[in-house]
Amino acid sequence: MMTRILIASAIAVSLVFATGARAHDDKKPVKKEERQADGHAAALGKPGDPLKVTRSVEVEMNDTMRFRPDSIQVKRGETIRFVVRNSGKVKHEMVLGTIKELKEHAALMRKFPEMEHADPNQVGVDPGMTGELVWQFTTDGTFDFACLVPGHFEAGMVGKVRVDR
Ligand SMILES: [Cu+2]
Repeated sequence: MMTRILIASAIAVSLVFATGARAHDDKKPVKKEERQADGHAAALGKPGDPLKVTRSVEVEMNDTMRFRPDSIQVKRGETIRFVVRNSGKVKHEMVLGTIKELKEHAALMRKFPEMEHADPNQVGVDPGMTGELVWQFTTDGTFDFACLVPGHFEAGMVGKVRVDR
């Protein structure tokens, strides 16, 4: 009798877990409002595992305040290694985020130009150097990237990543 109760509760527990796992795996796209609410580039994915890179994408940054290419397409779930080359004579950086976050960050950078930041959603590259940024895109939609060195964002140093399923 006791054994039967134990088995029954074990089944009940595993059912709860199974349902929980299913709910967690739910692939419904996140609503735009939710995306913007959670901030800090979390909306567009997470830092990628360098050992699980799907492919590399080369991006060039230069002193005309442009990224080349400035439009990148990825499939949802892909882990991209951005190989970011600075062919200019001043420092540039590539920061992934939503345009709202990037604007707020750019404003902060104007206030505190010396602000150091080394979040996993960005890479700063000195002139003539190449940096890398590994990112996994887990949500479909159109996201942005920008150079937030003061004045560069304002000069139009921005680009887009489109994530399709
Ligand atoms: Cu720049």
